[in-house]
Amino acid sequence: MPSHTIVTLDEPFDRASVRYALSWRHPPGTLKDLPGLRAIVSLGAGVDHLFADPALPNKPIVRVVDPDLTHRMSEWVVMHALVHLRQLRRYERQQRERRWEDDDQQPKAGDVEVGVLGLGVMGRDAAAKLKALGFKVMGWSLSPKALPGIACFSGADGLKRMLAQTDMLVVLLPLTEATRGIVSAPLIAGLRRGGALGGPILINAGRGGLQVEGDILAALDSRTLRGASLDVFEREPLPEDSRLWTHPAVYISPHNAAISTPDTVAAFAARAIEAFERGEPLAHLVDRRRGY
Ligand code: NDP
Ligand code: OXD
Repeated sequence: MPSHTIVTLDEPFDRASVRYALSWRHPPGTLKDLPGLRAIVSLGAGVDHLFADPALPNKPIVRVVDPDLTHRMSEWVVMHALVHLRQLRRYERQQRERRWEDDDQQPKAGDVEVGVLGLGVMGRDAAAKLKALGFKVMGWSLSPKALPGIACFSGADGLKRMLAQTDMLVVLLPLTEATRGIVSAPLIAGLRRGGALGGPILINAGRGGLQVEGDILAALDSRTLRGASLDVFEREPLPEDSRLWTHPAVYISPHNAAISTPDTVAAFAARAIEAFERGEPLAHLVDRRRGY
């Protein structure tokens, strides 16, 4: 096996000798003038951070796809689906107040229609796990799909039809020109009213740029939305003065639904590069035209 040297941007290195760039939110412009560059590896599953660099070299882009990352995301999605289904916040409050109160208004998973925006690596896994718990699951993607036990939709009309049946919306889309700001007032207004949970729930772990936080807050205030679990935000870290922090119907996590651990990502990048150097094609290539 030939030896490789690994350098970081903050140390001196010979730009002509660089063959692969591994990036998570590199400072714009830092990947240009690398004449021997063969490919760029995104250290996250999302690649919007790369396209934020106007001087990004026109080289193949590989993104991390790893079962560890996928399983963590599904854990987070399933956890929040159950938190809303089983009214965790209500029972936490009752516990604090030492109140033993119950009623018969516990809907079951089978009464709840979950719509998943994005049926890629993450969306498909989360959808299958929600299905296994008994939720009714639908999904929306760019290209039409057929997945066992999951009602699949695509296109603008498909989105409208899916939203009209959705009690719980799980957002696992990439941030692209086509998806920026998609979770806004018109989309929220298209969700099913009432339903088993008394109103729709939003669960977003895709990207903060997909959502319009002012619209989400307004919908929560007017009870158009019954609750929200958000892992990603328009600005990160979420500013201290954001009302989302204290809204009683909101759960917040600090963009860690699925953390790419250094071990996982380094092993993935090493395998991808070694395979490419052996002459195999690059896997998990990003489509620059679509932006994901
Ligand atoms: P994939 O690329 O595998 O899947 C993306 C899905 O979105 C595909 O089903 C795709 O459709 C669909 N899609 C893309 N654009 C559109 C559109 N305009 N209209 C309808 N559907 C669209 O991505 P992953 O599942 O691996 O990851 C999804 C996102 O999750 C990442 O981009 C990243 O932003 C986020 N993420 C967040 C993490 C966190 O910790 N919060 C961790 C990891 C990822 P099609 O199938 O037809 O291509
Ligand atoms: C990712 C992320 O895209 O952690 O991998 O957000």
